[in-house]
Order: sequence, then C-alpha cells, then structure tokens
Amino acid sequence: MTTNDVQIAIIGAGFSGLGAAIKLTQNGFDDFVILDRGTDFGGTWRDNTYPGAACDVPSRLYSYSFAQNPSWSRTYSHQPEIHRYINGVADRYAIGEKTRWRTEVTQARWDEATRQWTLDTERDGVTTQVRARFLVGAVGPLCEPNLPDIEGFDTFGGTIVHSARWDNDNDYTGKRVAVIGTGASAIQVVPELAKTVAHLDVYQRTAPWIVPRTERAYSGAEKWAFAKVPGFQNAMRGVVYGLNEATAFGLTYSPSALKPVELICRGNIARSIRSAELRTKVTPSFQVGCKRILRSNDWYPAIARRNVDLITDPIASISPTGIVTSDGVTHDVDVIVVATGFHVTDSPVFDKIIGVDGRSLAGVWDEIGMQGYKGSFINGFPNMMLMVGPSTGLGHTSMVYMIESQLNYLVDFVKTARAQDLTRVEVRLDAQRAYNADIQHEMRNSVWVNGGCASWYADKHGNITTLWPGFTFNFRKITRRFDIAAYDVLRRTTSSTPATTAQATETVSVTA
Ligand code: N01
Repeated sequence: MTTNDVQIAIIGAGFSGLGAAIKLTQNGFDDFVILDRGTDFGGTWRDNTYPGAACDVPSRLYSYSFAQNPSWSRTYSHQPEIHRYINGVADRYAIGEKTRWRTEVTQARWDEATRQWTLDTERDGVTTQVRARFLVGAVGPLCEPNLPDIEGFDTFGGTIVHSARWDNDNDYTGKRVAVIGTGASAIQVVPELAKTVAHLDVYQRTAPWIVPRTERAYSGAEKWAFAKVPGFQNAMRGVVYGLNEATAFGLTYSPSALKPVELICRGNIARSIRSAELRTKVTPSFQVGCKRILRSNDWYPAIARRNVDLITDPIASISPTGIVTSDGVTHDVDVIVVATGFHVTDSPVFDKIIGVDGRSLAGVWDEIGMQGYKGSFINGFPNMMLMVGPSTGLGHTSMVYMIESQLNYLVDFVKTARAQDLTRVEVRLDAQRAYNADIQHEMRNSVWVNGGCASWYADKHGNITTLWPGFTFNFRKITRRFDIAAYDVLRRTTSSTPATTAQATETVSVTA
C-alpha cells in the first residue's frame, strides 16, 4: 500500500474545504492535499441537483468575501450557478492540482506515537494511506442523506430517490409520484415536479413557516455597477448582512420580536390558498423560527394544484406498490422522493474519525453530546479542526460568513503551530466545557429551545448543538486569533522534556 505524507490533509472540497485550501495557500502553506469522493468542487452544491434546487440566502452574501461575484444572474442563486461559481473560484486559485478526486476517506486515526493522523483512502478499489500532521474535516453537516425509518421501505417495487442524490436521467413526466417531507428541499422540488407528473402526493409531518421569496433577475446596469463602481458590491453585501443579522436578535433573545415575520407568513398562506381546509393544514403550530424559516412563492400554489394532494395522515408503512397511511389507505405511486434531510448530529462520518485511546468521534459525542470548542476543535482529537462543527449552523444568514470566520482561526492556528513548532495541540476539556455551557446559556431564551417544535438542530441529549446563538459578528470576533491558552500543546524539542504552555497538563513525552 502506498503512503503519502503531508502537513495538512483536508477532507472535503465544498465551500469550507476549498476555502481552507485557498487561505492556506495565500498564507504560504503549500504542503496540503484535499481528498474528496466526488469529481469536482461544490460539496452539497454539487450533490443537490434536484429540480428547483436553489439557495435561500441572497446571492450577494452567498459567496466568499475575497471572491465576490458581480455577475450573479439573480438576487437568489440556483444550484447550477453556485456550483459553477465554486468551481470557477477553485480554478482561479489552482486548487484542483492539490485535490484527489473519487477518493473516499474510509477512516482517519490519530497516532499518538508519531503525533500524526493516518487516513485510509479508497479510490477505484485501491487503498492508499495519507499521513498528515494536521487534519481539517470539511465534510459539511449536510452530506449524508437521511433515509426515513419506515416499515417496508425496502419492499417498495418502484423507484426511491433522495433529494440529495437526484438522478437527472430519470424522467418522472406522467408518473405518479410521492414526496415525503416538507422541509427546505421539498418546498423547492415539489413545485417543479408538480408541473410534469400525472399526480403528486406530498406527505407532511410538520408544516413549515414560509415567507415569500423576493427573487428577481439582476439588470445589466446592476451587474455593471457591481463590477465597476468601487465599493458598491461591498456596500450591498453589507446591507444584506445587516438586514439578516437583525433576525438573529429575535431568534436568540426575543422570539416575540418575530411576530411580524409570522404575520408575513400567514399573509403568504392567505394570499396563495383559497381552501380553508388546506390553509389550516399548512399553518404551523410552533413559533416561527423554531425550524428554518423557508422562502417560496410557488410552494402554496403547487400544493393547491388539482394534481397534487397534501397528505397529513401519518405514514404507517410502505408497501410494494405505494405508501400506506395510518387510516389504512394505500396510496399507489411509481416513484417515492424522500426529501427527509440529512444525518447532521449522527453522521456516519463521525464513526470514521478515531481520536485518542481509539475513541471515535461518534462515541465521544454519544456520551457528552455534540460539543466542540469554537465549532472547530474537540477534546480527544488533537491536531484536528472541523469546519462547520458544533454550534456553527445558522437559521438567518450565510454559512459562508461562519466558514470564513473559521478560516481565520485555521490560518492563525497553523501559523502558531509553525512559529512555536507545536507537534500536538488539543483543546482542554475544561475550556470546551465552559465554552459549551456559555453557548447553552446564550440559547436559553431562544426560539429553538422554547418554540415548541422538534428539529434536527438538537442532538440526542436534547441540546441545540448545531446552531450558533446570536449575532455572527461575535463568532467572527472569537475566531480572529488562535487562543493557545485554551489548549494543551507539546512542542518539538531537542531534549525529551515536554515543553508545554503554562496551562498544559499533558504529561506525554515528546518524541517528535
Ligand atoms: O431536510 P429537513 P431538507 N416521515 O430536515 C420530514 C439546508 N437546505 O433536506 O419537520 C415523514 O429540513 C421532516 O418532517 P419534520 C437547510 O439548512 C438549504 O429539506 O421532521 N416525514 C421534514 O419535513 C435545511 O434546513 C437550502 O416533522 C419525515 C423533512 O422531512 C437543510 O438543508 C435548500 C420523516 C426534512 O426536512 C435540510 O433541508 C435545501 C419521516 N420518517 C436545503 N423524516 C437552501 O436554500 C423526515 N421527515 C440554502
């Protein structure tokens, strides 16, 4: 088996993995490799190709600040354009040369003796090992499709497709189709399917709150101004950022301040649906913001169509011919689309990351909940930084902003490690605990805790561990510098004496 050594291995070539590669390159760190199971950049924006896939964060903000795009065609971008944008940025910085495609990381293990990570990778059936001083986990929280645990799921005789694994060679025109789920993906795919299928059954477990989508094409003059007028693009990005940030106040500190949003959502229902019965069915029973607030102009008109039924009776099982609801009725279909989200807090990826004492990330998080330090480092997993880790997700603005904050932290971490010749860096358990206690304290009045819904924002311990509470500029502030005082570190020394920071309590000897 071949083994390659690098300073830094990055798993994942989405927004965060590509961003990490660019920032490392710009700061003089060239000895890295990106490993990705796909064939081009984009991560979730490469994988989600279902009809209607689009972003619900405005285009102006949904891009790297250091690679803004004056040419976005619309105020909200659609998947093909975002996918093209990400690959264009990768080309501009020549990151493709540093990336191994079709390369699946089957396991990443920390080796205490060599102070390195060993990654087993598989490509076309060939196994290779990569050894890296530092590991950047940039796999993204929305990468592993969640298939619903419904009795008889495997017995269905037709086609089952997950929204995140769309097969564009399949044409569903004239077919009978069922969609399970009414989340962000479902509300985008349903209006598209409804136009061409013979009949569509939409299975709703929980109705979402939906605001209108203020999407339009940019005019030529606007695109010219974004490209040519100094400061205009940045100013508009700032305006969008500021407006979105206002929502963070309501979500985290004062859910009653979101009442106007609820009124807009109710107006959206009233305007779009005539049937009183259907209006009742689509009106959520939890506080707005507890689950992601969705954006659509065509969801309500789609479910009001004659060829679409919104089914709210719970699903009892799946039969070879269709979906059986709790009232005993079998709804026969040719295709079942599962738009049932992702394994976020229980991703199978966590089983593949093995830290100190052979403990997997899944095992550690099973015990203590999905905790980390500044969304980036985890006690028990030295020299590893996660991108979009615990408590970094957002309900109100662009994840790219959080990713760029983490990139600042990553670069300062790597610079510090190089300047101080650090061989082992592990966040202290007390620092991690205090950080997570603060996060949960900050969450206490939030709509996610008190809004009366069940969501994937919570881990198995019932804590909201996927979301950042409050304003994103506070996260930017705490990730500006690598705060070494929160870490136990070991330095490369010529003697065998451990050289640690004042706070370090590790007693392992330095062998590097
Ligand atoms: O997944 P979801 P998604 N039986 O988890 C239902 C991002 N995103 O793929 O609400 C029946 O939101 C489930 O019901 P309930 C965004 O961050 C962004 O739509 O749990 N139903 C729900 O309705 C988003 O939050 C964009 O009761 C079942 C749906 O399936 C995240 O991706 C676009 C079920 C799952 O909704 C995930 O969105 C698209 C079962 N057994 C996605 N299991 C942008 O625009 C689940 N459901 C940026």
